[in-house]
Amino acid sequence: MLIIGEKLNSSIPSVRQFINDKDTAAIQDLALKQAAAGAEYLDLNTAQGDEVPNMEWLVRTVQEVTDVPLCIDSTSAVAIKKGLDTVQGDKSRVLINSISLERNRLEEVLPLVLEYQCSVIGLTLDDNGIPKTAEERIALSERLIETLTKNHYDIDRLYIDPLVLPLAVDYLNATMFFKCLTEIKHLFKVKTVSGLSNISYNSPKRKIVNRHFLTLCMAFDMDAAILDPLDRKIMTSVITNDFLLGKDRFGKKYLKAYRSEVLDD
Ligand code: THG
Repeated sequence: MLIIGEKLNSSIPSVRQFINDKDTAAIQDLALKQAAAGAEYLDLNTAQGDEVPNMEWLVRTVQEVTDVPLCIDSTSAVAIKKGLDTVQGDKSRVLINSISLERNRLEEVLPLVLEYQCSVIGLTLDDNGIPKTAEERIALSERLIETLTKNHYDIDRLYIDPLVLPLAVDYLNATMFFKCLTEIKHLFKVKTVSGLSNISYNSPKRKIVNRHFLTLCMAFDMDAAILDPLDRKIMTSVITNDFLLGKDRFGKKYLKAYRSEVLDD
């Protein structure tokens, strides 16, 4: 499964402080540590604060030390554009997080996705909010895929995020999510992704719920996750699940993780 490192996010108080202080060393350390831990993309989010200039600074600061592709995480097309403008090298390596069927978002972000032919995360969300049922989310996925296809976008580059809502709000929210993962892949043959941790909001011992939810999502063939790669327990789950699910030929990655003492039992 593809790992998107979540740590460079201004909603984490310590990281928000690093961004506000323009603490280059602290940000670069988090970028390098996540890359070393196996992050294949680094999510960058500057929503808390002066978003546009902070995004520019963050992209520049991270790219000074690593070539790991970036996942530009913003609801603002202006911030996404600033991120893309700042990225050095091949801009089509950027994963745009995210587009949706909200009218403004679609009108403003779609041209950026098309201009740079970036990969993109599509949220199952429109101007009426997040639909309650799996059926409605699947219908939104279909509309988004139709829109992208009509614009000659290669939907192999699309990751649908069916959006996790807390189990504490409805005990069936995880099962509904699994249904979305299964149906979206079956019907449209596109990839899926999740930020996972919303599932445990307002539940005790959140890390237990997050980790087991991740395992179940992987069993339902989710392709990518936004998670904390510095959390050894969750990384142990990812590596072990890939091994169990036949995605780690000869257990090469599992054994490598064992040898480098990453695995945590
Ligand atoms: N979907 C998409 N994008 C997203 C989300 C999603 N971006 C934001 C968010 N959800 C995913 N990112 C984070 C980033 C940080 C945390 C949670 C989600 C977080 N981190 C704590 C920390 O690092 O201190 C705790 C981590 C832990 O140890 O559990 O809370 O759903 N498309």
